[in-house]
Amino acid sequence: MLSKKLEKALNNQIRIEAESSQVYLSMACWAEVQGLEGVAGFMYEHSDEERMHMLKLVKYVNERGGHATVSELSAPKKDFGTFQKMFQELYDHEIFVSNSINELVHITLEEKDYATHNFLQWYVAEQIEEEALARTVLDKINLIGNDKGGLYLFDRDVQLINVES
Ligand code: OFO
Repeated sequence: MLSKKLEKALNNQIRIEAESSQVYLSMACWAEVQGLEGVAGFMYEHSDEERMHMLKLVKYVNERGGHATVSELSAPKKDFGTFQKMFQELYDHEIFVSNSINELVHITLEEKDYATHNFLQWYVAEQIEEEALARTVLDKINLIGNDKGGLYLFDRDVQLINVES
């Protein structure tokens, strides 16, 4: 049985994962409108991944005697300025998510809930991959800058990067 404190913290993480999905969906739309299909595909896939992260938490909370809540989400922005800025935001967002997961893990120890501690290890491992992936893509786009030819090749190559883990 989840403690009230942990149930609340897990529900907060459910909202964060849902918001992450919305942010990446908005990035996908922006990239698609700019004509970068590869980047858009990468972001659509990433958005789906975040929904999966959210659902995994939802099922866990309900399974452990809690009640997963679906909350109101803040709307992500529509325009990301440049691809460099957009990928910087993706990276920063993943760091924010990692910090939030770490905080959750800390609460499981305070509450002596070792089952939830164990469950969250999947997210700890996932964040290592998500951060590494975001860093790799950001490094590439920073090398390219605003070079149109480079962006064209990047758009083609980014489709080969596997978001799934
Ligand atoms: Fe991108 O890992 Fe969930 O939020």
